[in-house]
Amino acid sequence: MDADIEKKAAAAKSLDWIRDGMLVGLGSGSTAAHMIRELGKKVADGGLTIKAVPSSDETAELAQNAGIQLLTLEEAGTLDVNIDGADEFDAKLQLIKGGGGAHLREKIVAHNSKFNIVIADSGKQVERLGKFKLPLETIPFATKNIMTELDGMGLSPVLRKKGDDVYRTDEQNYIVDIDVFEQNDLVALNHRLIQIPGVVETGLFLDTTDVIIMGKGEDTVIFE
Ligand code: ABF
Repeated sequence: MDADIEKKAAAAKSLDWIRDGMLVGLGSGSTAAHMIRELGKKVADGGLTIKAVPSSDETAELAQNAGIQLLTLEEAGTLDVNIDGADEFDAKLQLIKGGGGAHLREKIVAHNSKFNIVIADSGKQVERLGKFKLPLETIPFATKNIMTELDGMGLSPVLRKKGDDVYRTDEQNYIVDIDVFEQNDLVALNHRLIQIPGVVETGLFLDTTDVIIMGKGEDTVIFE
């Protein structure tokens, strides 16, 4: 089954959780983009009044084009619900995110949301996280030394590129992708990674998710 059909199905289902007057976190990536376009239609039809906080510059532009009223996180404070995609998820609702390079703001939005919904196609479901390389957002000043340290930990760091240039996040930081497939204790690993000065955030979302809506063909399966 086409992954995009599953992404659309999951995105459409997630709108069942949105109520009038809610403050909504908007994730990034192609699955979240489907959700944002559908949400925009509901707003345009006049049936729904919401305000939203985007998790990336790209999402902000998409949401504006969809006619969704945006707030800064500061203006919003706490959000009622956040809907975002993922690169991998497991049976414990743990995620790897950041393939799109937006996991720092995504994690901030998730942390400031009362309820977190993840939408994904069935190809994102894994028994063990880590086939997808784990993204770390790093401060440019420290990145070379961070990579040496990560190499010493056996994590095979790779600096993310965009064409010939180094990839830059919305915060103008770098992304280093690492191999965590052999790691048995992701909580401990996450703790260790975040302790390295210059590592701003990891793409491990271990205890933020309330519900995962997975597209399965044109239908959805819910994990909670
Ligand atoms: C964001 O977009 C991520 O954190 C993840 O990296 C990516 C998923 O992209 P897609 O929905 O395009 O598969 O949600």
